[in-house]
Amino acid sequence: MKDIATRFAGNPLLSPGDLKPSIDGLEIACLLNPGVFQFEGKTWLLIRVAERPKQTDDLISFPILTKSGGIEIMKIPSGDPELDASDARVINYKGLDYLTTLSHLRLLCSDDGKNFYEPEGYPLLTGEGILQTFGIEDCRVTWLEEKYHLTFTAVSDNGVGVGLRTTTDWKDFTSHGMILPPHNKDCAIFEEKVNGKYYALHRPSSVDIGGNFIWIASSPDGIHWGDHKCIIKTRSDKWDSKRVGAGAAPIKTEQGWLEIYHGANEAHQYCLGAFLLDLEDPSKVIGRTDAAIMVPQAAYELTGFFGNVVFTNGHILQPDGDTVTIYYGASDEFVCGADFSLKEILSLLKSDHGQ
Ligand code: MAN
Repeated sequence: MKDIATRFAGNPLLSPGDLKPSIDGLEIACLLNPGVFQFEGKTWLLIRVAERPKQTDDLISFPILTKSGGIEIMKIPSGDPELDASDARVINYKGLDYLTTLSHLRLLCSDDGKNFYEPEGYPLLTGEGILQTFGIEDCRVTWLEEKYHLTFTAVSDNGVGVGLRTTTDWKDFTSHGMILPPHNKDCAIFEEKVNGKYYALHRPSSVDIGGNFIWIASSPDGIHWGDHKCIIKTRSDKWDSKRVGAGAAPIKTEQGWLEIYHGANEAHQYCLGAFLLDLEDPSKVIGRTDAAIMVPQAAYELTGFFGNVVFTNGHILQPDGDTVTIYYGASDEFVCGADFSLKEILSLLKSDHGQ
């Protein structure tokens, strides 16, 4: 597979030990999958911080948010026959699924896009209410009509859905609740309206018939979504055979809306690819890369909390109009950066993309 990413020499940019846990008694297991935006002349990351208590040999323990906003620690004996802990990210206990870590979102900023620090005076974004008790994850940040729109994965024992909050100053936030119900994630709202309508990519999962495919929806107000269409499916013989999901909002080019997406295969290897949507009718796919454009290969992408993963949900188009800097989660443990050439991605799109 051809990998056309130029990784930052300073990768990983951020590792779990670089930040302080949000609560005494927890440790940071992973930093991953940041939303990215520009604000007050700086580059900002809205990083997913995944925490849990220090693990011991005989117990698996993880935090859950209570309805009142406190924390409760679940403890399960690791040898319990009713426990399936074969995936580092989720466990199944007595027939119910839980996450092994609790995620919140944290703001970091940078003057050069490479050295990030936590600015003072900004809140942590944590799960709120009964639809976010297992945390909030993987936020896409869209600048639209003078407001930042934050679409994130909201997890609880009710299921996995998409939450929306908006802000103008990153200090006060308005919550719009769950905009796409379970099972759904990887939602990115377009940064402008098309023919008077808002558009968003999203990824419902259908367990029995169907699969983990990318869909597009439109909306009259950016909150209520309809006219859902399935646009990108998994491809059985390729790197994206098991699941696909949108990255951040698509980049508007002369040829169409360019979307960088992730795809995983049966072995849970997560790579990146791209597809192109018609400018006037974004539900029409006009191109897709055949091979992945980024494949886990650096040591920090191959080994970590959940190895063999590159996953992005945030990028910046640089002022030269060609360099796309993506920020990405590597091995579900580190935050990294890489540059792509927009022209090069466009040159790899095929109209006969066989889905
Ligand atoms: C899922 C999500 C992501 C994660 C990848 C790889 O798609 O949970 O947050 O990065 O899996 O593990």
